[in-house]
Amino acid sequence: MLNSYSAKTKVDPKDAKLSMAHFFVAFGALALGGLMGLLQTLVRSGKFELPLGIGYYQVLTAHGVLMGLVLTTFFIMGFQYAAVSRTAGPHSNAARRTGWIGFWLMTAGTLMSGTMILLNEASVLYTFYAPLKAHWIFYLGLTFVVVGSWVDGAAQIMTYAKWRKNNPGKPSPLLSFMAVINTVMWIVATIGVAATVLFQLLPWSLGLVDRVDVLVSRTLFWYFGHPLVYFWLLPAYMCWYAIIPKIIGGKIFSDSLARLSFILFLLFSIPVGFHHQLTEPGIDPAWKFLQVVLTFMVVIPSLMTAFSLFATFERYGRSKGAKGLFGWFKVLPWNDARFTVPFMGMASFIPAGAGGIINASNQMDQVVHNTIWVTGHFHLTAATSVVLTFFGISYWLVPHLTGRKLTKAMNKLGIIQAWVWFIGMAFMSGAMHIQGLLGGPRRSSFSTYGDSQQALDWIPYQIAQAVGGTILFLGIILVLIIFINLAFFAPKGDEEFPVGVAENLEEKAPMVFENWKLWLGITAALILFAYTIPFIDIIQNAPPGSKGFKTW
Ligand code: HAS
Ligand code: CU
Repeated sequence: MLNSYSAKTKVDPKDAKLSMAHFFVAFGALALGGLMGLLQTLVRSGKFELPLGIGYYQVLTAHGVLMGLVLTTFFIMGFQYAAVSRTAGPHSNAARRTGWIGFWLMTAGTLMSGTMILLNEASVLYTFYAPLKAHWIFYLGLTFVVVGSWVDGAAQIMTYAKWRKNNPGKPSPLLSFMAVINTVMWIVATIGVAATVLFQLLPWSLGLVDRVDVLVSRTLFWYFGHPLVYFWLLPAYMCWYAIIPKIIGGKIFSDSLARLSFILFLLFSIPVGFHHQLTEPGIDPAWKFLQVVLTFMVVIPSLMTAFSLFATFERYGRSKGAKGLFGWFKVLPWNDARFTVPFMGMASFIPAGAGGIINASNQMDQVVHNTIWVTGHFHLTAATSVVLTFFGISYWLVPHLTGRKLTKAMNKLGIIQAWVWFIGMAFMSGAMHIQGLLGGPRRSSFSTYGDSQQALDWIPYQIAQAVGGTILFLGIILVLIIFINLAFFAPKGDEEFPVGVAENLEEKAPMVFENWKLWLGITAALILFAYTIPFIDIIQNAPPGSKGFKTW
């Protein structure tokens, strides 16, 4: 009895090994990427210069690629792989082998691209916009990462499909369903970036073609770039919807609402890339307008998420006798890092999401586009809401996978870490938002632009960013200490993988939610609707194309 119970509540040790392999790469990227981030804020303050001829843009590229692409992709794949194993049962040998192949492909690609950045052959930033031209090995490495992630994701889909086959007519376990939605969204989205890398950037960097169509490549990039940010967000939502209720001792407000919000993300994440190209010439404003409308559609599942979380907290609070509008706040388990750390991520997502809605509003985007406000926006969304949630997940998942315990001391250090992060980010991201409103550009090394008054006014904010960056670096050291402790040194034991239960168990999720033909069909239709005509227009009216530039 005990055995079958623990088999159902523990991730299979063979699966745990693959998840942990992902986490080692992810936390390695965090260590290196964090150091690069610190250097950047110091350079931009004007008080420090990089030694040994290292370039600002080289460091900026390393930071963006390591944090935005490597840390996230590896953490997410490791987490989702474990979540599927925990809720849909251990992966088969075939699925596990697939997972390992994906993992090694991604790792090889990371090493290829990373080496080129460190050799200063690819200082093209994490968006690698043409006509900046990197070494071909950089683009080939990115191809390996993307293809590897497809193979890695296939392992999750295989195990989900096996569960469905063995349990006909039943809704799949919530966490598995969510992981598969995110993987499917990722696969549909990465087709865009794969297309520009394989058909445009690789041949061009190899010298097979001379010129590149810049607008086509940027459009394909942003077809991928917006769903990319939801690929980061949805694992955090998996924790908020399905794990946090269990940790606090409450219930999931509604299983069906959670599934519906994930389906809405699949439908509306992709046909919205133009909101990153609102100032770009060569795209008809009518199509920009349409994609902005669709962007506001994709805000809805986040509002549903906020509603559902407040409902979970409120109903839990009432069950503990809390009274009044905010009485629930006091009874939440504030001493539990597994709750408090992700909660700080949630709280940050309220201003972070509001900033996103500002960006999406065409007229307001004209004020903030290409200013460091945007950098402030994604350090609140990705680098606070998402990353703090990932830290919170790792505090129970790493010991769960390594057969250890989250000790009282590490739990406390986790909460301190989150406060350090929160305070550092308040300085850094806050100053970035204000400096952006004052016109300070993003992606620019220290400059006073001939000592113009406007640029001199930015300096105090740049110093505030360096202060914040330094505090954040301290936060990175703390989280690395906790990670290493939980992976290697914490006492042996059983740490729970918490999985929430829905409040109303009679309410079975409608089976239409698992009708992939339907959802993929609507997804494809929306993409074709939003992109076909403007894309034809972009190609038909294309300028001659650009030669490559190496500005560093
Ligand atoms: Fe964004 C630019 C629009 C969300 C990341 N975004 C970026 C870039 C990144 C990024 C990396 O429309 C820069 C790309 C580059 O390098 O150029 N963003 C949005 C919109 C949303 C949004 C509409 N972004 C994100 C998320 C990201 C992310 C999430 C990463 C994870 N973003 C834009 C636009 C641009 C942009 C334009 C281009 C700007 C330009 O000019 O270049 C929405 O999805 C946001 C919806 C969110 C909400 C908040 C819901 C709140 C919840 C928390 C509840 C809290 C509770 C706790 C219950 C509506 C769910 C209670 C707490 C208490 C204390 C009481
Ligand atoms: Cu976007």
